[in-house]
Amino acid sequence: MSIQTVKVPDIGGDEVEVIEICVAVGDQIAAEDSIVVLESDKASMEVPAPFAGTVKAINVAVGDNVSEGAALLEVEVAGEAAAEPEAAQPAPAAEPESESKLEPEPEPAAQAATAASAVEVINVPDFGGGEAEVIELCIKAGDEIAEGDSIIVLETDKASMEVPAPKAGKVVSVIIAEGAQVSEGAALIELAVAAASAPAAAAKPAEQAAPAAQPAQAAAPASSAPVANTATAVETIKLPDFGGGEAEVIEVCVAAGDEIAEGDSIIVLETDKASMEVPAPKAGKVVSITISVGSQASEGDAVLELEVQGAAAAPASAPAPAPAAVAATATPAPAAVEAAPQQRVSGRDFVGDAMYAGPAVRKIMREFGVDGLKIKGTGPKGRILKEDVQKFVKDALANKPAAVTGGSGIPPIPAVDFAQFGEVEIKPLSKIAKVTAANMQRSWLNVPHVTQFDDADISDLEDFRANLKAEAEKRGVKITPLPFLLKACANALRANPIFNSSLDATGENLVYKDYVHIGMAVDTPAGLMVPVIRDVDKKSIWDLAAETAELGAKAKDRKLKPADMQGGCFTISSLGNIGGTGFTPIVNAPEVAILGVSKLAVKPVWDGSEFVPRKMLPLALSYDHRVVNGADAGRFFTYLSSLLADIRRLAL
Ligand code: CAO
Repeated sequence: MSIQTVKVPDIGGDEVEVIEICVAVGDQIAAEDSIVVLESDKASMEVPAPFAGTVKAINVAVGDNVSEGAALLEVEVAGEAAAEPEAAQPAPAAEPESESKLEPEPEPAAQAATAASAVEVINVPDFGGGEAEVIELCIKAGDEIAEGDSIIVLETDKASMEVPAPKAGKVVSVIIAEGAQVSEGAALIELAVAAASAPAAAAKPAEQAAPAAQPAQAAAPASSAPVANTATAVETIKLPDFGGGEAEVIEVCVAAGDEIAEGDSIIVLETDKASMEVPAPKAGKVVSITISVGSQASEGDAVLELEVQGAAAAPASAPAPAPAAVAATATPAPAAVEAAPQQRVSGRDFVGDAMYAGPAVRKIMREFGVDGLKIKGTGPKGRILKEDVQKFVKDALANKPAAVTGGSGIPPIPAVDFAQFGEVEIKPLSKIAKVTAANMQRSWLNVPHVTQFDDADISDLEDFRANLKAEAEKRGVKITPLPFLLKACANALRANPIFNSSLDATGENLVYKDYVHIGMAVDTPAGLMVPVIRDVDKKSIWDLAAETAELGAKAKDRKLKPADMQGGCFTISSLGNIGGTGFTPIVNAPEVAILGVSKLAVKPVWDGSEFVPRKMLPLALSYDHRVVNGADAGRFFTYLSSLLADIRRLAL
């Protein structure tokens, strides 16, 4: 056993930030396990462990800036492994000739491979002639790849295509570099393949292509079936053979009514390996679209109905689907690009925009629900790289608090660490408190509130109430001002029906209620509850006194059922037994008004000739100004006060 230091390999010169540490002290790691993730302006890269062992110490922290040679980890390794560690090379920076502090990488792997495997050079297959740019390397030295795994992405003016591995093996070295212009036969990678498969692996690139030979992304023109052949004819445009299987419709490029030219893209299909635009087989006017985004489509599926000129309809009605079409494992086919001149895969420019990204990157964008048009590509010709998407998502998350607002566009209240100012205790809110909070906020944000105030002279009511005390005791009820307030409110609601209404959900109709159910706010240890007393207008003061006491007790004992708290038309919130001279209650929407009752006070009132002491009850009426106008509220309030001032009027 010995302790080995794992250092930052050659990362191309500049300093990079440690953005993630993938191991912990004590971890058993295998060779090639990611140990840290480094990030520069341009790329992020995982640094693999050059050997297996036990992590004894971590020498860097997230956020550190490091450069080549900086110590990352101390790893306890077995004697032999320690003597000849393999190279650790960050993924995107993988270069065979690297002079990393962690030893050159390809040789040991290559030598190891020769014992039971052969090293083959994988070349660019025939992709239809000409040159293509290597826009993405999908593998790095040391990767174990399976047959069919994408190794590079090539791009021409017309298409981009992923080149799959013709066989499984371990990547010994990557010969090609991103940005290189290549043509058929150019060496891409050295691949150590199992000895048994060596003969097959030695095939020339063109021959290699044949067995895998699944043309990548050719989209043949959609076929069409004429329905009629008059001056104009409506034809059903169907999906051509694109290599068998199904592909997802990721974009419909036309709309009913569009005039399209032959060759215009009508839909974009996508498989795991490629996306392809399907061009119109002829010009015409789109009558209707029969396919939708997100659907799985296969050869022969109807795409759209196209109105075409009769003369043109006949010869163009049976376009042969291109022989070279798309198939699952996708090696670019010889005829692929030529057969599909409209095919634009990664480099497709949406109508009126310029998003430029490879299929793999666009897949990531879709997975994250990211709009590629908002991402600034840092690749060649502004192409969007994986790193650009990652950075975009990271920035979006980092900016969330500033960018995201509440449902009403209201910025959220920032989080505060209260403990920094002194001792705190955190207690979770009760369910009732949470529901109340949500209801209050909903009402506060939805309802334009106005609150009017008045003092009701309840001197006579209080005298009357005092006279009822003996009888109340006999009846076993306590009579407070509340039953009188309920009764008076019920009367005022009947006299002012707009207060007994609610806006419907559309906000376009008022619902007038022919019943008077009034809620009363009850303060309980678990939170605020509002039981509803039904048909208040039909009940006597005695009944109401008994029911308020009963519902108040039920609320405090948490025995109210949901039905006991539903159906209110109006609410009374009484703080009279607690104190205060006034408050502005929040309307219990969808009710349109609420009465706040404060503690009565004896006040001097001018009776026309002198000041007399009167028992004045402070009232506050909040209302929804979408429904109730100030004049309505003035009438309601004056009427209510007059009832409370002379309760004989309640009998009228
Ligand atoms: N002014 C002066 N005294 C008043 C009064 C007023 N406006 N209202 C009630 N009182 C008196 C009562 O007369 C009673 O005194 P007596 O025993 O001497 O007659 C005493 O205060 C206690 O009354 P109460 O509270 O037992 O009965 P109530 O009918 O007035 O109220 C209830 C019942 C359930 C509404 C009440 O107990 C309660 O929970 N109030 C709080 C409501 C609340 O939290 N509102 C705020 C909602 S918004 O956050």
